[in-house]
Amino acid sequence: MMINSQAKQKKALIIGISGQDGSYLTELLLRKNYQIHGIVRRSSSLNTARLDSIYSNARIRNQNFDLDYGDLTDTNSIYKLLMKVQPDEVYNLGAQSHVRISFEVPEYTVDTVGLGTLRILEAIRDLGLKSKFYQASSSEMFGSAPAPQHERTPFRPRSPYGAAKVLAYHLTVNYREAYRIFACNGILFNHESPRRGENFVTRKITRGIASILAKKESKLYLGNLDAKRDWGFAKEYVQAMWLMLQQTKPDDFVIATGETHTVREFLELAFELVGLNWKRYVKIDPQYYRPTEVDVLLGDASKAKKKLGWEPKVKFKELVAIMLNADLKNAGIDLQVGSTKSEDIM
Ligand code: NAP
Ligand code: G4F
Repeated sequence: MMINSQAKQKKALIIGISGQDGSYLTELLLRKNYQIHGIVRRSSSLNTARLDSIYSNARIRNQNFDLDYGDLTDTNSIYKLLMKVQPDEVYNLGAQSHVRISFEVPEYTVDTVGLGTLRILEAIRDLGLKSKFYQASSSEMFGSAPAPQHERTPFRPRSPYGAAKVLAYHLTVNYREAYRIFACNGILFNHESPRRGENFVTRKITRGIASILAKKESKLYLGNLDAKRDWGFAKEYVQAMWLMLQQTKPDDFVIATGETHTVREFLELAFELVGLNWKRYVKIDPQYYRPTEVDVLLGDASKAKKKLGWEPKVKFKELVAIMLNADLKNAGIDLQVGSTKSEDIM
């Protein structure tokens, strides 16, 4: 019997490649010897900082890694790139992903998040591609639904962003059922890292502390400290995305740590780790409040554990230390806090 030891190299198209998750997913797929095609949107200043070193390392190693301009609001660009790349796997990570900002730009948010997903699915269907499709669904879809939330918890979104993600979720399910596209929803709870956008609360806190220690800032302005979130480590969450597309059947999965903490707890722990009392530095600024808040998110990821064999290793305390150490280093502060067990954490 002949055994073909040279498995075909897979092609992945990543939309939202320049974001936090896009950069970790790219590293994961390059390690798995994928050809990577990423879609970046044009901006007046460079938006590929998270990718630059990954891109040059891939070039040095002669790995296939291409970036093309495109935009989720531009049907033509999505259609043309799918036709050109004909990917085995499509990861839709692109979004206006900031919940409070979605109240300020609701139409744009629904366009990128909701219609953007439709544009990708329609192109896959119309072109007759066999591509598997991953949709970055969100725990924000659960909104005010009681915790713990799992795959059968009804959605009760509390923001234009959450509502747009619910639309994208249902479109993904519908295209799976109607056209037999291998389409999966990863319902990911909040996941953070040193690459997290600077205006999300965790990174704002760890960066704020580094700026205070570096004497660049004296205060940190925040909104609602009572909200509870299930915070995990982004680098582990992208493994779950890939695993979903390697199953024999497409399905939807909650990805979470199963622990929830208030913003205040994050704040207290992070300041405590550098020996400061947060109450002396933090001011509440109502501009960061949301018209409607999601009070408690707590995920039950038992289906992912059972079917994907996925389980998070990094929990709350280690995550705070990972993020804080990275921002202290960025600010040139010679201080290492907490204990970080996980290797290769950046
Ligand atoms: P992120 O850092 O904000 O990245 C979003 C990506 O989408 C960026 O590459 C961004 O490009 C791109 N993008 C924005 N508007 C676009 C448009 N009109 N056309 C094409 N691309 C566009 O988000 P993330 O934290 O990596 O999250 C990845 C995905 O998972 C998002 O869909 C997010 O909504 C979802 N999600 C995130 C979490 C979380 O806790 N992180 C939880 C659940 C779901 P620029 O770099 O140019 O802005
Ligand atoms: O860090 P956040 O902005 O994350 P949020 O709203 O939970 O959304 C993130 O997670 C979702 C998954 O559930 C993703 F789908 C979404 O794309 C994004 O990645 O806010 C967390 C909490 C909120 O309750 C907010 O009101 O922190 C509170 N908060 C308090 N002060 C603040 C601030 N949030 C931000 N961004 N900035 C503040 O100053």
